[in-house]
Amino acid sequence: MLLLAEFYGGDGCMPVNSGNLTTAYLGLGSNLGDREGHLQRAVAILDTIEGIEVERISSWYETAPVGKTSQGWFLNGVARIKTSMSPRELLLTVLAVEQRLGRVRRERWGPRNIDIDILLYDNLTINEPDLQIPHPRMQERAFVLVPLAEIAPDLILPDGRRADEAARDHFPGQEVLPYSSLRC
Ligand code: X6L
Ligand code: MG
Ligand code: MG
Repeated sequence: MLLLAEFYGGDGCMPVNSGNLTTAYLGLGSNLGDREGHLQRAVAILDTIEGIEVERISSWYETAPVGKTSQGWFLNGVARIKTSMSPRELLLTVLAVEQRLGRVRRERWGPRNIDIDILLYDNLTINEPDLQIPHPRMQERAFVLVPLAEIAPDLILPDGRRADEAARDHFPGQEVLPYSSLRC
């Protein structure tokens, strides 16, 4: 069998491998400082990274804080990417992007200028201490499901429901409002 690299003679002109790409969904959130700026920068950085292509971004949503409720409202959104990275490579990459945007981890569930979570990676399930896919609580979070349903209404979630069905559930206390950067 002739290998592609041999055929191209290793001259650096081998075409990039456009196969073996996985669709993944990332959740993005910010509730400190220039929230929209942090989200936009996160998406822009992700898209420049070799092995990640940002295909679609939801609108941003103003969302009431969940978990630790005594903190500012979040801006949340979801991105669909294509990636050649493994789940663990992708995790290291999103953590590095959080670092580049100056994320400081103070208290658990506390305010953060940027948070990037892997929600789904194909139909893969991973259960490791530091890496759980699908994101274990995504189905209970309106701030994930509403933007996810906007860009992928037909997506079948781990519980077998469509994303748009799941997003129509009732989520007591989980306000999700459309965001406009032009609001007064
Ligand atoms: C009981 C106990 C019920 C804990 C819920 C929920 C914990 C969500 C953590 C929980 C519980 C979380 C965001 C947020 C956080 C965000 C909005 C978390 C981690 N991140 N609220 N709260 N958006 N709106 O991105 O998701 S902290
Ligand atoms: Mg999160
Ligand atoms: Mg996170």
